Amino acid sequence: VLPGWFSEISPLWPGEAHSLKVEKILFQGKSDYQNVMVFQSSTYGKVLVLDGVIQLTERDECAYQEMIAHLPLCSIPNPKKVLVIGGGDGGVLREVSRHSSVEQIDICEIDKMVVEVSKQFFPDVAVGYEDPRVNLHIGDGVAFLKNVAAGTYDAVIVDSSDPIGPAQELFEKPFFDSIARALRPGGVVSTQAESIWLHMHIIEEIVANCRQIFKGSVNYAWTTVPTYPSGMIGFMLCSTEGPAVDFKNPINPIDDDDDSHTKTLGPLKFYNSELHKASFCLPSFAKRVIESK
Ligand code: AAT
Repeated sequence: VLPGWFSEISPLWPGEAHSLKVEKILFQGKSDYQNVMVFQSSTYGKVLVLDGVIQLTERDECAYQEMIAHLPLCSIPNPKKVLVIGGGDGGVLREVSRHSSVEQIDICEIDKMVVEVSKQFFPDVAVGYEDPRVNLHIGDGVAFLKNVAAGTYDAVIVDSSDPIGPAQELFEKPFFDSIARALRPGGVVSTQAESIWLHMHIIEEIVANCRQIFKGSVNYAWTTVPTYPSGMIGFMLCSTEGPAVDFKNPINPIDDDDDSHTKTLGPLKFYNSELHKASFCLPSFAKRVIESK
């Protein structure tokens, strides 16, 4: 490890570690669930780190938060009730709030320190909390979903950390079962689904579980995020039985410049309809595995 640099070391990506040059450490704390750190990097702005793993940087967070939110919400007409699991920084809330059809945005984040730290150090991300449609619940997403009435949500977005630590159960089959139950017929889910370069075994298992549970459609999409391991990350996009959802052909676009939230939030930096369609195209090695499940 180089002095003055942060290196992201984890058994989830053995033998490699992406590094960022540290200008200044701004916050270090230990919550009930994890170590929380914020530092000023020299080229990616401020960086949020949980248990040594980068959750976001100011420079590239748009590529993740915009895609995980708009891939599901632009694929269905008039989303009204949306649930976010994880995502305590508020970035996914910010993106969901761009959709004017949405009436209710519930979020269940396990760690209140993430929320507080984001409000203090990442105002352009935590701005998501300023929307009056947002209801924040602090607690475990697994427990929260058990108490949701069947058929409640049009969309569920699982913005979760990696499957070591508090997010482990968010990658397991019972959790996907409870999401399907919480969705209306033809409702959609988008989950953080790791990297095709590093985690094909995890993806294989998630896809197999989702094919059993979601009787509408099951797809893997991906985006580039330079500060996530291997420089990319994927999402599972699934729908429940009911009105058919064709994720690859978005029917509810928001990339018009006239959306009513552009004034407060600024324009989209990353997402557009062309990228939406392209994000479902897979390299052959991944396509073979994902389509055979
Ligand atoms: N929005 C960008 C980054 C994230 S945040 C993941 C969030 O999930 C964290 O705030 C974490 O505290 C929360 N979380 C973890 N487990 C649970 C749980 N069981 N219930 C609710 N919230 C939870 C994702 C970064 C991806 C990193 C890729 N390497």
